[in-house]
Amino acid sequence: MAQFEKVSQYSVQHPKPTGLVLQYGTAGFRTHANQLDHIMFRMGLLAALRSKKTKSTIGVMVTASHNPEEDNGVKLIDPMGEMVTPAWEGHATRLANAEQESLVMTLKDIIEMEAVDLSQNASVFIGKDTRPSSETLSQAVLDGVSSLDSHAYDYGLLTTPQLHFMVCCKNTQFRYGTATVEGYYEKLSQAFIQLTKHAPNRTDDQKHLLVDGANGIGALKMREMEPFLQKELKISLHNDGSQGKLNFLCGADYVKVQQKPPEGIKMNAGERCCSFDGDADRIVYYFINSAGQFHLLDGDKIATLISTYLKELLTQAGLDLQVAVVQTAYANGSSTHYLVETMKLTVQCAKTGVKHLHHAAQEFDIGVYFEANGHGTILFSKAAEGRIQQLTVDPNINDEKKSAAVLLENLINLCNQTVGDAISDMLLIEAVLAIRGMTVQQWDAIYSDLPNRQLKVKVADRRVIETTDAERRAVRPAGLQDAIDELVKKYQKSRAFVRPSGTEDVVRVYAEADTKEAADTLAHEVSVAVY
Ligand code: NG1
Ligand code: ZN
Repeated sequence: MAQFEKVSQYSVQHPKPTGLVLQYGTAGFRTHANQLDHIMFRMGLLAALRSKKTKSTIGVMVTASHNPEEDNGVKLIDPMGEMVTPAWEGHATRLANAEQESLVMTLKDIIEMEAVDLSQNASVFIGKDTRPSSETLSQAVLDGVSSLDSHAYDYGLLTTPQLHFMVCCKNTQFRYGTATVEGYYEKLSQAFIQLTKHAPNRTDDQKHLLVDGANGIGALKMREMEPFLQKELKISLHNDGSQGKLNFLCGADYVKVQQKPPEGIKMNAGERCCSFDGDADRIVYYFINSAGQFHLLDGDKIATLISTYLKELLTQAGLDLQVAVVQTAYANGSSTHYLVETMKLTVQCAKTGVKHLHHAAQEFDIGVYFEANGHGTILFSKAAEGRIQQLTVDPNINDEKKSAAVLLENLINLCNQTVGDAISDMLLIEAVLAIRGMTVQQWDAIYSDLPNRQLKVKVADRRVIETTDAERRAVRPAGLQDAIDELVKKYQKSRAFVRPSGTEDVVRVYAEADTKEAADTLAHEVSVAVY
């Protein structure tokens, strides 16, 4: 078949190093950039097949998010802008690991297994981050798509969530928005400007926000977007990529893990600051107080701010829609306690990895999901969107209800419902703070985080640890959970768990307790129990 001849010919230019085995993990393939050329070519092939199978446009994003600049990676995006379905993650791993001589055979196997009609047209959208290696690697994806005579559209530099947005727009015949970067900026900024009309008389100080762009794509895209915001947000952009290295001593992951401000940003006491990660799908906020102490507002604080505001608006609008918050085991115990006990919201715990949270959030009228590291968004069911929309045009309701419904409608438009999005989340947070007239300090004071500690433990085989209950309890090896339970009992307000990482060859340990010393000691003791 001519199609496969082309695959064979092109694949010679993207040879697989013999014996190299890589897994499509929680965040796709991710490793040192010099091991990825063949993977990119093959993901181009797979995206073309997935497109033929779904009769929709599929996305391929070249990025390694918060990893060092020397790494790279690739993620596939399904038709509605969501992460690719698990069965195809399995195909991705198989195709990636087929030795050069069995590539076409493996490809044929997948085609047969999935009953792909090769005569079907295919369309693939490609995006990349600012890593030096992304240029040639995205070219390899294009080669993969072309070698199956499929159509590829290369958007060039994009944030990960922008590509998810484009794919969703395209496959919903633009009902979700226009599949261009301008379409993205226009949709979000219009919603933001509408929302800020409910917060008149904001001072320049209140409109001012310091943004750490992690020296990556988020900085670039923020620059492009700023004019669309019509001065309703005044951004001081730092780590914009003009000098520093991507993710080096800056970015959301650095700030969250180190629990300190990034380099390259000068903060005055009380100033609102935020950091994006390397592909702008995560965000965390922070400030320093007048005593110079650092305060972090992570994904849990973001989920709290947004879910409580949504609940308030629903009450005002008289809509009985259920708001639920989806967290992971890493959510600070104080946040869960506040959401359940004070706000009386439904809280669910999902396994680590955004696809699990996304999936869980889809079960509710309104599902707010955030990982503690700042990756998350809000999902509105079609029915919920419909009821809100109906209310905005209902002639028989009072002004208060109508105003709440209009606010809700604008919030829906401001959300990137396909995936966590630093830019969209930032605008959401800024809008909510503005409308509520809240300072970052007041937001931080909603609840106080329990001191916590995360550690990594290197073991011979991390897969010997098996967990249950959304990773909060270990079922294997025998005795480990009992040991953890005994250690936890020694401290107040304490909790601890272990789980094998899905992205690194380590076991992660998490502990929290009433004091920093107790959290540190507990984490250390649990690490010892893991050996
Ligand atoms: P692992 O390595 O499985 O813990 C990490 C993050 C996840 C998620 C993925 C994908 C923590 C504790 N874990 O997963 O939340 O973001 O990377 O990037 O932050
Ligand atoms: Zn990311």
